Amino acid sequence: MADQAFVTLATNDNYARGAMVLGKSLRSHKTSRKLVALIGPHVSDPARKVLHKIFDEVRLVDVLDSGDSAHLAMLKRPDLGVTFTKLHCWTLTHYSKCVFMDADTMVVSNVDELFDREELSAAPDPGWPDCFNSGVFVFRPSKDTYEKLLKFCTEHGSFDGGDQGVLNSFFSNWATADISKHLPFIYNLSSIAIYTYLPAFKQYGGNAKVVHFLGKTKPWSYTYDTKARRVRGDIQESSSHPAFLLRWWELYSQTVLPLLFEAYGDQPFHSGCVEGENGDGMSLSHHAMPMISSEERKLRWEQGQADYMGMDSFENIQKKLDSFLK
Ligand SMILES: [Mn+2]
Repeated sequence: MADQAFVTLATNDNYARGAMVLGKSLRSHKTSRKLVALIGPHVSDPARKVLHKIFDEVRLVDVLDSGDSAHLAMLKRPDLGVTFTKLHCWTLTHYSKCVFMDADTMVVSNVDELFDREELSAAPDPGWPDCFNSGVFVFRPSKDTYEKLLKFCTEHGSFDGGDQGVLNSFFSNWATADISKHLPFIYNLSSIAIYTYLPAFKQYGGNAKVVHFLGKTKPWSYTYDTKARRVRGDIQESSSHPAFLLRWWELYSQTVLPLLFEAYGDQPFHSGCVEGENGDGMSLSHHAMPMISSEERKLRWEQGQADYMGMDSFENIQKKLDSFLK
């Protein structure tokens, strides 16, 4: 069992928080396997410190600086940067078998039985069930597979621009070759199933083992009131079932947040948590530190979802304008 591991990937501090919750969820359900976090160079030092407390191994993957075949692949296909980072999980050859889990997933029960499966086992994608969803998959680290994947990637690209497209093209017989490689949907349950097939969700959703917060709005995009134990914001049911979202925030606020406070010390950071209603009670959130990427923020602006009370408040916009006018 020491040569088997759950592996995740965090490319920034937001995804790092997701990875921390995932790690804590695996620990709380008493996994007997090792936990590995691959991180990109943009993950901050305090976040790395916390990851080290939760994971057995934290490995920095800097594709641009690796000087190996991934770097060469990256030069040919700079658009697939994050994809190459994720493919690095095949280089973890000190493990014989691994289960990759996206940082926007969370387990709600022990899932060690996944290690009984073979490469490449995964659950169907809810949008196109002949493709597997690459948020949860069983694989065997191998230098040979890694090199083949990189070569395949640079030659064929990705039909969806990400790792899921590449992996589905590479493991192209997944849909038809071996039914034991089809993981049940409860190992990668995304709430898209709630509104596309509600009766099935009601029938089987209670057996969920892994929740996947698919879609643009991630759990960490919301604010959580630790006093009222309530998630704030316009909850998009399509990207997160309210009960699972609440469970994510409870795990985060109870088990991850204390580690973050310890690691950041006096330095302010975005906790995402508030205590009590606005203006009443102490605020645990530090809005001066942006928590979402500028890309995500721009998208929300364009969708009319500006964070008027927080980082897009008039005060902050004024500050930005002042800095340009100086
Ligand atoms: Mn995901």
